[in-house]
Amino acid sequence: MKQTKVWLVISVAMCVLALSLACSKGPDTNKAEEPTAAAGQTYSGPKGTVTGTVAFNGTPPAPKKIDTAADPVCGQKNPTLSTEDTVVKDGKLANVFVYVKEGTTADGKKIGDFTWATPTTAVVLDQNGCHYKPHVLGVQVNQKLSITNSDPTQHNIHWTPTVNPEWNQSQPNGAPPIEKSFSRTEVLVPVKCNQHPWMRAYIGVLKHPFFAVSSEDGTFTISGVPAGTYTVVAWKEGGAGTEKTMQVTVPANGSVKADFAFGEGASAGAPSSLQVLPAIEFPMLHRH
Ligand SMILES: [Cu+2]
Repeated sequence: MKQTKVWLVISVAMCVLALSLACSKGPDTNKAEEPTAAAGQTYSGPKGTVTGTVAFNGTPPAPKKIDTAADPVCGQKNPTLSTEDTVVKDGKLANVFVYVKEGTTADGKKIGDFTWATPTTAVVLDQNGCHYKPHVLGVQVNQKLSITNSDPTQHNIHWTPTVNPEWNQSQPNGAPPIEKSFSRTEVLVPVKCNQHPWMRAYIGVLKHPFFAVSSEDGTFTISGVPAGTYTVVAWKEGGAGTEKTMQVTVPANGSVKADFAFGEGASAGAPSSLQVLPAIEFPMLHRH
């Protein structure tokens, strides 16, 4: 009887040890966050939209033609290759990463505490004409990023994050797509190519899907945002990046405008004007 007990204690101890070893070897290096009221919950309340335009004030720097002598294949495929750090058309700025940084839903919960489903579709980052397409992009934590090489030459993707692991891999012409993901929030991860020093991309990694990149006409739309009040950030590359922030209140089933401006004399974004359409609902009324 006593011997049985001893064996029971030993086997339980072994199980605990095995379990802890298995856990410590796991690929997930995310530290658990402080539990709160909304921790682990999925959001199911009313939603709205953040939409806006990113302007560039003053005369934008002219794109510079890139010297592709390092790889003649690039010059052949893309003879007009030029810098993409400030892409302006009719005073509107492309490639600005806009995202909901923090804030509180209409029912008083921190948006950062909710759990959001990981999309099953991969985001594609293509190397085409010896530059990255898109130049700025967003993915959710653990969402698949499919890196493709559409060029008749070799690339070497090399990202240099701060909180995610660094990664560096060659992708010869004709090689299959490489699938990667990021396990931690990071805005933004710089990407370069070891073969072609001019190549740059920036990847915003968020645990939620509330981000967008301004298109060629400067517009962006972030939909499905829980009704609530948030800090929205617009990020433009250049040096360590430039950020503009704005407070917005997203109405239930409506839309709020968040217009940003970069360039000469641009301070924070203009104060947002509330556009409620079509159902007029005020989030505070839903507080119970
Ligand atoms: Cu390259």
